[in-house]
Amino acid sequence: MIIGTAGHIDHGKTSLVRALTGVETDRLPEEKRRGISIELGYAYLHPPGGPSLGFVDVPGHERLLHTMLAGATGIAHALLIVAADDGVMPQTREHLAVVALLGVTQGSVAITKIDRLDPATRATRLAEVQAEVRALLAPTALAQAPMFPVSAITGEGVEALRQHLLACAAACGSASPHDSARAFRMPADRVFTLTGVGTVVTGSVTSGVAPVGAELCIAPHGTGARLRGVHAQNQPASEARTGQRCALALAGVAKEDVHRGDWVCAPSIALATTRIDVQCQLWPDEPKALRSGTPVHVHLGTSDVTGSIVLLDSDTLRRAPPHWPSSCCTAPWPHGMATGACCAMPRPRARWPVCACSTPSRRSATAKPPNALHSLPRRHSLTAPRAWQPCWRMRRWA
Ligand SMILES: Nc1nc2c(ncn2[C@@H]2O[C@H](COP(=O)(O)OP(=O)(O)OP(=O)(O)O)[C@@H](O)[C@H]2O)c(=O)[nH]1
Ligand SMILES: [Mg+2]
Repeated sequence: MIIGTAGHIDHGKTSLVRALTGVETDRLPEEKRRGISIELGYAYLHPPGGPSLGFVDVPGHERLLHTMLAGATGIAHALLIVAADDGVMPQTREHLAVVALLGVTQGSVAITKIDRLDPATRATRLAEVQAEVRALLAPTALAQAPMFPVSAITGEGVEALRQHLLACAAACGSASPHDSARAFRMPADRVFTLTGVGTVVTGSVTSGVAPVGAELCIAPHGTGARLRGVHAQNQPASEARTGQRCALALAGVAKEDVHRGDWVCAPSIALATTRIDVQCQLWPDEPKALRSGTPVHVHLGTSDVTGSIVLLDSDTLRRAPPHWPSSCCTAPWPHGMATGACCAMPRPRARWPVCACSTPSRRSATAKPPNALHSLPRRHSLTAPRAWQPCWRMRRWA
């Protein structure tokens, strides 16, 4: 099971992953110097005889939300982290919105830094924070997520959380939300070379199975590659499978040919598109409506491209009522029609929590009138999965 951390800066995400796994995920010199996470961190727990846990540790800094989004793609379980002294903060809300809109329905909450609470008022403060978090979770699929008061410094509560996560992993095993039967698809989050191995691409497999020796494709560029080796959950494996974090050793492709945001996928689905259909949903916290033609960032998997929204059933998408039934929109798609669930983001003001159909393009993000679909630019900048995953988030292009 892949677990993704979420939560405000400095609330103890990295410390808790270290306490749970013994792995330090902040490795960059700049991370150590500044005392904050900048890049995605990865850690694994392999209990003897039990299911493995893979952790993706995300940065909490508000300006690194795009990195957080790349990390949150493909997680099965969200570990929301809230410091007992601070309580709910802006990126607690923002990260929760991301995981909720990505369709993550399994999660737990860690109330961290409980060693900092005054013993005299500890119970009251804990109850306060728990009530605050429960209210925040109430409209989401994580409403019933269990809460664990923990301290990464003293270790209090860490074992209970670890056992809970292992139990969740054991329970989700065969009932994985991911679909192994579909074509292989993995968004790339890191690319590097290893002596004697060659180009290695890492990511969370979102669908399908690829055995060693499989012919794959790097989309959207269309470069062919052969899978010469796999590490799944940090251990040698004979195949890469849905729901696993994998490192794929690829023959026939140079490091420079693959970037974060590309997809390693079965050749049969390596289609690129500049237009997509999505179901739109405005996050309930968002006070402003979304107008057709708004330039946005489109996040799909680990990619982030700019695009324009064209609402087809109205000119304006308004905040959804409680439980947010989705608004819908459709748009032409060069190779047929695709449908997607999409994510939205609240706050800060420079970003729009929106979803819609889009014409992603790195260079052209000009707003287009809704009646000008036929004139929208056609550039290959997104890979079009055969069946969309709920992995869209769009924000106003600042
Ligand atoms: N007393 C106490 N300090 C903690 C605890 N957890 C984390 N800290 C401290 O809080 C600071 C931030 O911890 P991190 O784990 O880096 O926080 P983070 O959420 O990963 O921060 P970003 O990744 O930058 O968002 C560090 O100085 C930690 O030592 C805890 O349980 N108790
Ligand atoms: Mg961190």
